[in-house]
Amino acid sequence: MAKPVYVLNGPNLNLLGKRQPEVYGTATLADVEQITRARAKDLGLEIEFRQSNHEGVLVDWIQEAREKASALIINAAGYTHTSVALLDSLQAAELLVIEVHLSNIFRRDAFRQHSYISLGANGVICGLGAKGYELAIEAIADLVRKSGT
Ligand code: CA2
Repeated sequence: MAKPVYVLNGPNLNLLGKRQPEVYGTATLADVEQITRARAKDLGLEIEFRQSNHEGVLVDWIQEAREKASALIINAAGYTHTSVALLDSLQAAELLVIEVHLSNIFRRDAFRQHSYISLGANGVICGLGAKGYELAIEAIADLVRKSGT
């Protein structure tokens, strides 16, 4: 059986749709999962969708993805702007990685405009809400097809 695409979500994304809808929209994380899963199914891909508030858990999942995933989508949330550990684990994973953000981080606070993890990502999508996750799945389907793996 083909390996799934891991879709990892960082801290506070469990609050999506429940707080600050003016910043992050009204879709819940369950809605984002459903949208991503449906697009993946259309494209013949399986997904493994997870969220954690803990940096070390995200590191463990990225290490797991090295063995078990075909590619990785990550919204590292606040850890995007702080975590060398997540960057190190992404670089060690040697996987196709797409970084996603719901909001346009370049229209926000200066500290959000730098991502540590982008150095470990093949592509970055931001500012398009849940649509960004669908686009990431489409990009992965395309790149995996082109690489013939
Ligand atoms: O835009 C994104 O997807 C972010 O990764 C979201 C992070 C933020 O720290 C990044 O700069 C950009 C925050 C996720 C927290 O999500 C919440 C959702 C609802 C209410 C409160 C927080």
